[in-house]
Amino acid sequence: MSRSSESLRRRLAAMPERIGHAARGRYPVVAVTGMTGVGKTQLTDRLAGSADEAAADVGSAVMEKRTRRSSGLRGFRFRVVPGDNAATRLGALDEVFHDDPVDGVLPVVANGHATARRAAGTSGAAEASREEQLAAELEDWSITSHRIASMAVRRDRPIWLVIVVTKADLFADELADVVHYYSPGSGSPFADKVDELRALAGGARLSVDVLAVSTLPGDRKSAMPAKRSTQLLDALATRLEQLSGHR
Ligand SMILES: Nc1nc2c(ncn2[C@@H]2O[C@H](COP(=O)(O)OP(=O)(O)OP(=O)(O)O)[C@@H](O)[C@H]2O)c(=O)[nH]1
Ligand SMILES: [Mg+2]
Repeated sequence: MSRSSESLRRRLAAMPERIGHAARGRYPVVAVTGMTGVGKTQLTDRLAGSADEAAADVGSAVMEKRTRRSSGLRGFRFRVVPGDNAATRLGALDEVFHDDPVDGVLPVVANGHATARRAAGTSGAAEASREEQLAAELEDWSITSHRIASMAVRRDRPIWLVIVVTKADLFADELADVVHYYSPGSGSPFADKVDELRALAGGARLSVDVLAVSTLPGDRKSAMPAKRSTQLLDALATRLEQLSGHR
């Protein structure tokens, strides 16, 4: 190899991720996962700035695809895996973690405040206690974290997770404790599975953040006024951009 082509090779290897994405002509792809009713669709619509913000009374039946378009190359493509209520869930998990592996994952949790949904084909109001919803959330995370681990060991590209604790308006005064519950090393059942995933995937190849958001702010005097909820969503968007090498 001549000296000039060797130096070109070195410069290409040192290129930030952002230019890598530009060279591939695409935005990074982000999977949004979590149990049914946890708030995935609403969160993704806010991040993508979708016009339709009507509250979803029914769960998603298929994988939703949204794009956040920002100036320059700082956008994202989101793939929202439907919750456990949808028949298409397993296929969607295969798609994002195996067939077309994503760059990052947003596992969405809500401190046991997922909206209870009826099993497909049944009628009448769905009821579930907070304890049941927390257990279901853990079960969902157990399945998803195994999928992420097997994706991570198959490739050398690093992967990042941002565990998004949504519906923060419902527990605004205990936010720090709730974030701690979901954080690596905290000793909670959820955190134990995060630690297990990091051990399987290799800590250097998997970064984990935990951020709280709310997409349904209360009024000005509430614990989660609109201004605060916008700040939290902006902080999440900024972190996604940092993790993708956008800034
Ligand atoms: N209080 C509150 N409610 C929220 C928030 N985000 C979502 N919700 C409500 O939670 C319910 C479920 O939200 P979705 O976004 O449809 O949930 P999902 O995770 O997409 O559910 P599936 O499509 O069934 O997998 C809806 O009624 C939302 O209005 C939030 O930040 N705060
Ligand atoms: Mg949905």
